[in-house]
Amino acid sequence: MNSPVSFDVVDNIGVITIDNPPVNALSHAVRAGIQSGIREAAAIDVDAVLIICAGRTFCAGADITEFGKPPKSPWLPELVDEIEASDKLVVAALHGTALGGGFEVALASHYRCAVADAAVGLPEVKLGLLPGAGGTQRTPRLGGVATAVQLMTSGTPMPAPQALEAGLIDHIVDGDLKAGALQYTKKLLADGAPIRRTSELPVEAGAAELVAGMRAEVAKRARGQHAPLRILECIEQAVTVPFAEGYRRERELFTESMQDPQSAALRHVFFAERNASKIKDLPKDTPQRDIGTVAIIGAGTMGGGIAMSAANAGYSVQLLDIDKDAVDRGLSVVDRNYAGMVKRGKLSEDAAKACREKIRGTTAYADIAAADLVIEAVFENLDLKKKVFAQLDETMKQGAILATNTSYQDVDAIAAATGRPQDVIGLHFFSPAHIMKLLEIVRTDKTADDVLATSMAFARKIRKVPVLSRVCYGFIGNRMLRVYMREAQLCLLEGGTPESVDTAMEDWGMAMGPLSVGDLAGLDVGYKARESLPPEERGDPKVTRVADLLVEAGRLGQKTGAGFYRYDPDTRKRIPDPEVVTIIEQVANEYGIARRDIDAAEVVDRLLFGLANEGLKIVGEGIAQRPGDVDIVYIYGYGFPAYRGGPLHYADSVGLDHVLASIREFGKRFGAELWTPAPLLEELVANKQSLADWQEHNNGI
Ligand code: T1G
Repeated sequence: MNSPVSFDVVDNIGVITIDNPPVNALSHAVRAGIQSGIREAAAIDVDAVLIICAGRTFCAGADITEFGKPPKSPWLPELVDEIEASDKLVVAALHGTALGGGFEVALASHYRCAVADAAVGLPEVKLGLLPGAGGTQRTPRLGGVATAVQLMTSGTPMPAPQALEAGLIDHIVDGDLKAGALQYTKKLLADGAPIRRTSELPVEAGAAELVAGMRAEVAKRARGQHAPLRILECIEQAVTVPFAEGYRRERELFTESMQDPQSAALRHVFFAERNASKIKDLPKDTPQRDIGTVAIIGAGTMGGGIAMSAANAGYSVQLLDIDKDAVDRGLSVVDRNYAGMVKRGKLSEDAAKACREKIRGTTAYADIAAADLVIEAVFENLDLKKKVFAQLDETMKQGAILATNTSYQDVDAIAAATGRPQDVIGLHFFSPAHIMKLLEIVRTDKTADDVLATSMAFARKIRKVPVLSRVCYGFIGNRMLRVYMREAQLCLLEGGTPESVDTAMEDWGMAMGPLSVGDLAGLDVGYKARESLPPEERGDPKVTRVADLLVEAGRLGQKTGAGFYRYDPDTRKRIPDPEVVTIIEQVANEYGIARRDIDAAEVVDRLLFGLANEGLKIVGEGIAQRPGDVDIVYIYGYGFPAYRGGPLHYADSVGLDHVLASIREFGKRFGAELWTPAPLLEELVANKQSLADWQEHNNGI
């Protein structure tokens, strides 16, 4: 089999070229190829060695698909040590994203050059790992402690010009990388540049104190994740003990992190996120429609956020609402959001101005008739949405994609309000739409393949993480949320308080507890959604009785300063409110519920196993393509901690048999009508199969 690595001599420089698409991952074949290149260079009369990659990027790290498989020599640490030990000058030439093990190969090289739009990074922390090929020991020596801590605990790549300033790379190449890198290498040789082994470089003075000063901040940002603290320990080693000793400790901690369930969860998320945008029954080469202009119907909070997402990706956007006041109100919220992004350094003043100029307001449907994609984001009422789609059917050019941002309405019914249901699709954004990464793409029975393929591509272009859903009430996310919120409110009635229920979930890792989420979203949103349902579909009234009473008392949540909590008007901090506990006790009394101690473990199990059970029903019914999609919905749409892998990965990690046994137990205690095990769950437990196995064998990606 052809090696993905070639070696040739150019102007007496040994050039090692890696060509392992798509991202030149450091698979075993690549590592072996680089090693034989280094050895060949040592054996022949060349002046120096250049390591360079073909394709779109320098090595983007170790090959993650090899993790968990028996390691094959040369291991990456062995290889980088051999590169550094070379008696011939070794230069790494970087383009694209030199990440993880790829950047460690560069760090072990004696000099590094890059094109200006390259980036370097050590994102292992995003996989629950740490740089395991000397990165934690070499980076502080080359770039200093502050840069090292930032680079490794954030996992965010650093653009080449900044890396040059930080000393992580030595030269920016203009024009063609290979030509520029060869020229740079020749200049180093001509200048008699010494072999410079990073591991032998000193650490900066006062480094140990610097690292110690960063521990509290890193621990705070870690929020329950183990990898950032392991990384910090490695950096502490790097600045306090000899290289070899620090390197040994790095290896121990790397092995520990590889066995950590948090890393298994984050690796699951890495691939689940990439698989989510693959539609099983849609060929990769499905044609797409051209999308140049986008129109948004409804200039409310969602409409404005969606407009910004599209404008930020370069689309011309028209924002339509019934009258000028409504349009102006919507545009002023957009202006405020851009000002906020500039203030938080998320966008430069110029970039914000350029994006804002792409958004124009209108009140006339005629103005949007030529748009390629129109996204309806009006008030959440089915009849109103049907009316809007009937008008769009009359107005929009043939071939335009008609999308609805509904959070739970029947998209089939909305499509039926037009004469072109094949052009209708659900694009369900999450609030705030210009920030939240998740986009549920809702496919009706009639949605055309090219509409689907175009919508997936549009989602990626506006930097969203798309997940496909079939039509059901609440699609994937909100359907599961009903069970999660049901259990949260029942735990309240049975003995909990908003604080105790929320703290149980936050200590477990959720970004925000369920009741606080309710207050943030606005309790009236759920109230109106319930009101829009026929009584027989509203479920047991006792479940939402407390929330209904709060809404009827004008306590809508943060926006009215009170909901399940009171909110400090200055800090917006939540404050437990005894008045709410009184209401809870009254409702419990009303329904004859004897309140008892409910410990955090019970709250966590009821909410998470409820979530997982509904998620498995959704996968079993084919609403979601695969379990990983459900996990991605919850991680990018509902603040589920990625290091727990998502509701279904978590259920798999605690054991599906344990989940099923708990659900059956809950069924006995709280009613089988609430706790009916998902058929897929019963099938998997009966077959002693994990979800990961089932995914592997049943539908692969
Ligand atoms: N290994 C294996 N496959 C990889 C991969 C990797 N490192 N990186 C990407 N892929 C696959 C990905 O699954 C997808 O496959 C395709 O490449 C395109 O990726 C010792 C142990 C480089 C910024 O964490 O961040 O080194 O879905 O869709 O949006 O210290 O991929 O097409 O079949 O993401 O242009 C550290 C991970 C590893 C970087 C490109 N490195 N990759 O983004 O394309 S740990 C990382 C990325 C390590 C050492 C340790 C991104 C990207 P498919 P894509 P993209």
